[in-house]
Amino acid sequence: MPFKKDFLWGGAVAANQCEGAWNVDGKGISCADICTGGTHTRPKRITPVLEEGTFYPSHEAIDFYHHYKEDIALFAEMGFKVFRFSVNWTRIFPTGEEKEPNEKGLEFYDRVIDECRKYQIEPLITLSHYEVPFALTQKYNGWASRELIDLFIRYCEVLFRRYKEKVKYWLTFNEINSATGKFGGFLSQGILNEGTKDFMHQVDIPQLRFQGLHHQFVASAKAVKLAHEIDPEYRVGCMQLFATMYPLTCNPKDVLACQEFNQVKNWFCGDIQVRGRYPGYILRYFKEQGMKIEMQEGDAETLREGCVDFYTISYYMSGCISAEPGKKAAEGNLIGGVENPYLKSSDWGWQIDPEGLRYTLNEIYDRYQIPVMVVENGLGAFDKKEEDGSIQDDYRIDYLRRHIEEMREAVEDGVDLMGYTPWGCIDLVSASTGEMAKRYGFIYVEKYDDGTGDLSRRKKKSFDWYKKVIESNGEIL
Ligand code: BGP
Repeated sequence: MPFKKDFLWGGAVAANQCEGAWNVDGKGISCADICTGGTHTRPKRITPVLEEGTFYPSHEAIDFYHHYKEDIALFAEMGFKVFRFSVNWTRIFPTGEEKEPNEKGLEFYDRVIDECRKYQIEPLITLSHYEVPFALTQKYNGWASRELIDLFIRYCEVLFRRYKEKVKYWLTFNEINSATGKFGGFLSQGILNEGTKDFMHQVDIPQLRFQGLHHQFVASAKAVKLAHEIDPEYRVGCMQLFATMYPLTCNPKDVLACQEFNQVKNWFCGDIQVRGRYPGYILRYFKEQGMKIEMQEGDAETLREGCVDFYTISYYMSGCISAEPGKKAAEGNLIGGVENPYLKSSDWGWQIDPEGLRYTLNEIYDRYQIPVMVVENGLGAFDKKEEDGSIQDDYRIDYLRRHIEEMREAVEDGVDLMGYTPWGCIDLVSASTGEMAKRYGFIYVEKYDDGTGDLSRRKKKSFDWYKKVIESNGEIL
């Protein structure tokens, strides 16, 4: 079964991981801008007071802010039908609370959107991709406070009205469910608790994260309703980090432990954004965890009325869940699980599982019966330049090929799959480690973790491979 003829082939980036120009043209400081560089073993630090002489990866990133024309032309050369990027909230409202939006910030995104449309590339805009204005962290502790709902909606309204004729697809919160775990508190919600020093060792208060999630659910639902009022053609999706987990053994205890993990980590946020209400299993979880979520009059109705039009995921790896403590932990995209003896891992220890993507897409579509899109998938790897300067990233081609094959199987299984935007279609800064060395792109960027590099771009072997994939609508892999 081939992919449908209007299948949205493309690629994905995030503002804070590629734009740079962190304080240019009126942009304010986002939470990403106070994170230092790091590595797989040395966590990136969170420094509310920026340090002289310290390297902050988001400050220049790969300078997409000044290279966007060249980069989008390269995406067009590969034949992109869609380009997923985020608008950095702090370019539009530097502190999040200005009465009027920052016109220069809007003008940058005018240019990016016009450049995409010049090549008939559909923009797919993420409204919040780990870019909470740091001023809102300082004043409200981020999404822990309900004030962020109205501030976020004001930001959304500016964009929905500005891009009415030019944009069709929107995503509210990137990996909204990352905040079901301790890494998502700061990364996704801008919650920074006293005593937090670095990304891997945050002072974590689950009550604040799950209250923050409620505020984000209400904000997401309000954004969906507002978008549909402003332009009935708008399609708004949710975005989940899908960390697929299998029971480590057929022991019913492992199966139940795995079910609970999947419910809380993988299904909970999507259930609310697609079905419009809190599921019973999470109410039991809150009770068992001693959490009480404050809800206001009208919230339940807002959630019911603000269900999303489509469901999107990031999918990189899978893991296992064991009811027994002390099993060897695996690594993964913010959520790890236990090692699966049948799978190999990436250079960063993420377990590679293409068949897991077919399994996951089936589970999702069976549950929600709305269009699904894979908006992140890819292999972070150490790319090395050959003598002739080429990058022979056959390992990345192999990873992507196997995942596309399994997406094709999922389509054959009846899944309504909208599109595919591999993550980091151009090398950019890693979210979890803050490093450039973890490269994902079809395009190599001369930028290194010591801050050096002339930012020049060059095609990897996977560039021409992906171009053929798109030309053949997924037939030639
Ligand atoms: C997801 C984020 C992306 C991207 C990706 C790869 O969590 O949505 O922003 O960063 O993971 O992860 P990393 O950059 O940590 O390798």
